[in-house]
Amino acid sequence: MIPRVLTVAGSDSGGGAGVQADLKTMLALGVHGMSVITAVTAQNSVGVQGAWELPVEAVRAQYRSVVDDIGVQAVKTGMLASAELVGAVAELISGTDAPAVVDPVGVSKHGDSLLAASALDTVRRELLPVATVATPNLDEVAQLTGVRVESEDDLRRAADAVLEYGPRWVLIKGGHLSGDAVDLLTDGSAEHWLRAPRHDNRHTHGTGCTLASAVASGLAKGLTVPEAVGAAKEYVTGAIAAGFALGAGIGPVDHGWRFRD
Ligand code: PXL
Repeated sequence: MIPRVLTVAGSDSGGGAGVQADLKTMLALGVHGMSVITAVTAQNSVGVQGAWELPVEAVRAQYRSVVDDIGVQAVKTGMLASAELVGAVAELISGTDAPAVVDPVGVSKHGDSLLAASALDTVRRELLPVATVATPNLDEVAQLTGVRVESEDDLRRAADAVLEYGPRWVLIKGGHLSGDAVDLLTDGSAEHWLRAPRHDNRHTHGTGCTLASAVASGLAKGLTVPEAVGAAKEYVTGAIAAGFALGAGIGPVDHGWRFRD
């Protein structure tokens, strides 16, 4: 049977990030994508014009509908908006026998908040502990741990600080540094450095969602965490290289880049 992957995330009406990016990534990587929508954003290439979270019962009901009938081989989380939703999703994941990729989304590409400040502690204490892999960027590392990464030399310290909260693995995404896009994957003993050339392309909306969904897709297919992250890095690097202009602002990465001639 085709591997089944569930994203628990917010909707991006512009189609570049959030649930839409997740489902496109899953299609491109050959798994069956499913979604639990946590919040709806009115969003385009220039920013987020509005955001509305769903009631916690609506999130729980979507999750149970999917997991209890269809089943999942991996779960990915993205925008969770509030402390209440973070806590409910952490509880749902802890009762599910599948690996979980937690993208601890804090703000959008344009700096709009996608997580209440009051939810940070629930992310640290309830969500990170149930993660198979957590995938913070450097802003999220600073928000969650206080560690400020200024160069590649700081990535190991950032990883250790996140691992303190209990995820099995952490992937620190160093893409916001200058130079090559360097990420560090570690479980506290094994260390994998992932390096890709920086593409001179500002159309990078959806990068984080795409990477985390690609990791979840790999895990659902039975890859190990280092194999899934390596394949995901390759996929997202190609998607960034092929990112294209849309609207007046920042365009999306190209989820379908491998299908183009
Ligand atoms: O990239 C994080 C993210 C997650 N979820 C939604 C988003 C974004 C960024 O724009 O819109 C819904």
